[in-house]
Amino acid sequence: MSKASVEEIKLESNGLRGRISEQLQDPGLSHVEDSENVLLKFHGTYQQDDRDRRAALAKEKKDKAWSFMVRSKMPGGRISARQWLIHHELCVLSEGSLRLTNRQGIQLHGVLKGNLKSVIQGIARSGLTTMGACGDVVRNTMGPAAPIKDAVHADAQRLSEELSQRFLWRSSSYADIWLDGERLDLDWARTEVNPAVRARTGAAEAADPIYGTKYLPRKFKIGIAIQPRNDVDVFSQDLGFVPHVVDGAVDGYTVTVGGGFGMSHGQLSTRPFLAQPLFYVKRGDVVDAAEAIVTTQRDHGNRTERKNARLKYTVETMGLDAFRAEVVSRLPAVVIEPAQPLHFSTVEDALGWFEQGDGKLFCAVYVSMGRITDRPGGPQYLSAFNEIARELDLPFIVTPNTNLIIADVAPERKPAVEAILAKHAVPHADGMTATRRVAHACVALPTCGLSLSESERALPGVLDEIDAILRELGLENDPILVRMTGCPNGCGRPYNADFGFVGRAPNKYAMFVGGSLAGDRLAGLEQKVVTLADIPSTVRPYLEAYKAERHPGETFSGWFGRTRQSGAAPTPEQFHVELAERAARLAGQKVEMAG
Ligand code: SRM
Ligand code: SF4
Repeated sequence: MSKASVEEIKLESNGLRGRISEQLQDPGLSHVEDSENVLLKFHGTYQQDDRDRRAALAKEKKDKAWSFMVRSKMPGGRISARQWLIHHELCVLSEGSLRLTNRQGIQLHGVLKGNLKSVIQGIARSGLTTMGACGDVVRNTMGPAAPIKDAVHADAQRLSEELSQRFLWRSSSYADIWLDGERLDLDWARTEVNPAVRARTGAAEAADPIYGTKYLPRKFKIGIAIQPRNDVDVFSQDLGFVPHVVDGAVDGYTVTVGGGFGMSHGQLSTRPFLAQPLFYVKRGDVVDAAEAIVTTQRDHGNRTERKNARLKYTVETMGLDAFRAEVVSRLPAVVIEPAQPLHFSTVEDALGWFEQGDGKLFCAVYVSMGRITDRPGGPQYLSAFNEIARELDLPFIVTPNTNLIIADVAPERKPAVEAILAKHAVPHADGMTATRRVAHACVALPTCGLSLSESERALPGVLDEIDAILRELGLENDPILVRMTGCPNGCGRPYNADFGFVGRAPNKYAMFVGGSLAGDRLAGLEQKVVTLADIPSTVRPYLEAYKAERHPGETFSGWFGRTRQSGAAPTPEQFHVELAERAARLAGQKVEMAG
């Protein structure tokens, strides 16, 4: 679909309605049209087909096996026991598992067209929403996962909810299509979303106060990180916030802009960017500052080329100073100060049991690749969390590393939690290598329509082999950040990892090396093609060199930065496999991609 046509579809959608209702209700349609699929994303769902069956069905000249992915959105990953149980029950209308996402949401896959309304309605009535989980709007706001009961964590969570509420789109089409016109009553947005126009099905929609009629040029992501733990990967976000504390209370936030990881292999105009500090604002002005940045992107973002439409390109095109001046001009009454220095040490989740600071405990449970399912002979995640929610009524938090926190555990209930986890063979992370604890892979096959190779289904096996090497070298306690994605869109956030494997074709990955555990450095393309089977042996020499050359206490990231990098940011060419090859061929040169 051409980029201009997405703009037209939004403009002519009558408040994101299009013909969604008609097409969902038409039993003669196996799937919705492309234009309705564009609009459905704003409602939190994507049309997909089962890629495992695609070739066989095509051979038999049959239609694709169509279904929908539905994404729930919850600021800072917070979900109550009741809401979890509702998601669990909705599994029967999907392929049967829940997928925690690395933006602290939850996805159901394999929802058939005829069940889509029931699933979205079920989620919306639980007090969460799918509204704006996808589409050209502000997505789920990420926040620090740990439920520490101090002023700074409380404020960061409150801010994630305030931002989510400010940037919800306002059309009544969500209520009309999914809720039969009912009021939307979210846990974190208790006010009516659209009182004036609600339930006027089909009525022409007033322009949205923030998004207008064209919405944003592209998706927009916000995250809040508390130093020194960068669990939300703040430098990968379009817009980031980092609190600064004065006299025990949050005084204000440093604002970062222009992060984002999506790129297309071979398209030199696309590449990953780390966010840059923009300015510092007092706490009371933070949400208005966010709106000024979002509306600057709305008005200045590229609406003719979707591949260059993210905020990172707007900032690059305008220049950071001009971008800042434009934002500041939209905040006449706000005092803007210089950004404060930021220091992060890790993107990891703290796994295991911890005190919350209010007499209660929380337990961060490792979930392999975020997939909540009952594995034959392995962890029964689905049953375990269902039982904890049902029997103990404890809230959960989805972490940015797709693990699950069980929160608010009174100390006397810890044994009951432990017993349920043990009964369902859910392992503690203690015995795992530090590398496995932090590794992540995006979803990819069989549901993702954009994947070029396996990711979620492949990484655990690769980690088994890397684990063996780590143990052999005595590096099992050294966190080395390994991330994998099935295509260059970067959902698994591979471009700031120590090792990022980016799918190019079935079984083939580009290997990026040299990001950092703190998420504040981009990796460079180190090897154009590594086959899946060769990943462990390709990684081994780096681990051996690290072991031999590291200084006492030095992380892999620290060692790589000290010994292998010039300190210069990678050039656009260093991200692109095909283009560099082609350019070299034209110039008759042998290409060297190590960088
Ligand atoms: Fe993503 C598209 C899955 C986080 C960059 N992403 C997709 C789609 C919807 C494929 C599609 O468009 O048809 C994937 C659905 C797969 C499936 O079957 O479930 C998908 N992205 C995911 C998730 C589930 C991966 C995960 O392992 O958890 C994450 C959902 C988060 C959420 O709850 O909202 C997810 N995606 C990310 C991230 C990481 C982040 O946001 O922190 C990125 C990189 C950061 C960024 O946005 O720059 C990311 N996803 C993309 C892109 C590239 C965007 C770009 O600027 O070029 C696409 C493709 C697109 O938008 O055109 C994409
Ligand atoms: Fe799909 Fe690519 Fe995102 Fe993986 S990185 S989920 S393959 S779009």
